[in-house]
Amino acid sequence: MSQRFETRAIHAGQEPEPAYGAVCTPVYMTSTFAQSAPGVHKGYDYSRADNPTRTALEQNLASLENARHGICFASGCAATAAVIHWLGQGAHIISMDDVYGGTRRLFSQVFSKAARTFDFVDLTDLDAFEQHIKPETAAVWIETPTNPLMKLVDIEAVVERAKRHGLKVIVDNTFMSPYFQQPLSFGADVVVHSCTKYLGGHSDVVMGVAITDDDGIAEHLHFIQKSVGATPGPMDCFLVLRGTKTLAVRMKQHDENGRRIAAWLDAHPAVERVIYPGLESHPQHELAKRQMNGFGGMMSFVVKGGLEPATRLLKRCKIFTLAESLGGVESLIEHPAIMTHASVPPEIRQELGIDDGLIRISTGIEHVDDLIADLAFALES
Ligand code: P1T
Repeated sequence: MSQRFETRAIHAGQEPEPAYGAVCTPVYMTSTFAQSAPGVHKGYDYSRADNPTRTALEQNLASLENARHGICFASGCAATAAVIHWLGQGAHIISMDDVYGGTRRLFSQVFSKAARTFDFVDLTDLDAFEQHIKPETAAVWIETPTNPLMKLVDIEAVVERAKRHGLKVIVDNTFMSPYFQQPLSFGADVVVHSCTKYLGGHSDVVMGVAITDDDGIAEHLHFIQKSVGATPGPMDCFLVLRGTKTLAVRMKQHDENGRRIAAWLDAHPAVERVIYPGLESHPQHELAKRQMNGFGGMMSFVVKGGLEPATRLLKRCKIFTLAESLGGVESLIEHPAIMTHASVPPEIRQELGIDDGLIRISTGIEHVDDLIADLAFALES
């Protein structure tokens, strides 16, 4: 019988270790492996190519997305880069317009100099998406919900149109984690995560993963992983393995706290608007309910008055730490225009709506009343 998510999160990829029966996968802190004769070994020869702690994690993460292959990288950006490498020279990629600032920088400032071209398109408009397809278009890059504007892309609808044109579909599933959204079930080819966020869950590791059920794509990505060498170390793999064991319970709490805080902010007189897929005011609330099993802990909101009150609020928070990143047990708050999305050119930020009053929060799993009290104090004028 197939196991449920919570069970797989704890057991997939992890058998008691054969030598002493250790229940937790050991940290195989070694760069190389002894061979009994040239080319004869126990399945591992060098840790860039493979390491047993990494294998356990890769199997675990693949299982959470109901896939057969997980390929881990040294960061979410390195996982993204590996996917773009795989798409090959000359590839044109249609990317969601609102994506993590580092993803946009990688596309428009690194890979655009390496024989790839990109169009950043609002994929909530399916007709606009199809108008950008050219003969050399190879793939569509979706991030949903987007960072930081929490826009949703209808994965199934994009997949349906993309497949008509023979395009691959890649989904950055970082904000929802596989607990709340499983893009491969809607027909996407590859899922990418920054494991730095919910999968690790404790803000103590930087890592990425690309997950696919397609043997051919997996083979390419494994080849790139080994050849480029942006691989995570065994200690980092151990930390993310420990993180995924509690992913389900953490996500439930992030979601519960997220809903409460979004509703509270929405009613606050100093707040202009709250962007959270769980609010009925979110323009894609119906899609959120259909595509996701929860709304999660990420939201953005605009404070009345712009930069000055936004800065004051950010400085007054005590429990919410003013920091980049997201998805950890501790609540974080940040200013996208100055922090995570500073590398997006100002005119594009303005076009997208990443303005000076915009604040993004990653709701942690502290007691929600303490979090609300912290925001109430910070929002007092
Ligand atoms: O930081 P790294 O592990 O390389 O992951 C990059 C990345 C990819 N995709 C999404 C949706 C992300 O949010 C990120 C990283 N984001 C932040 C650091 C942030 O604060 O938004």
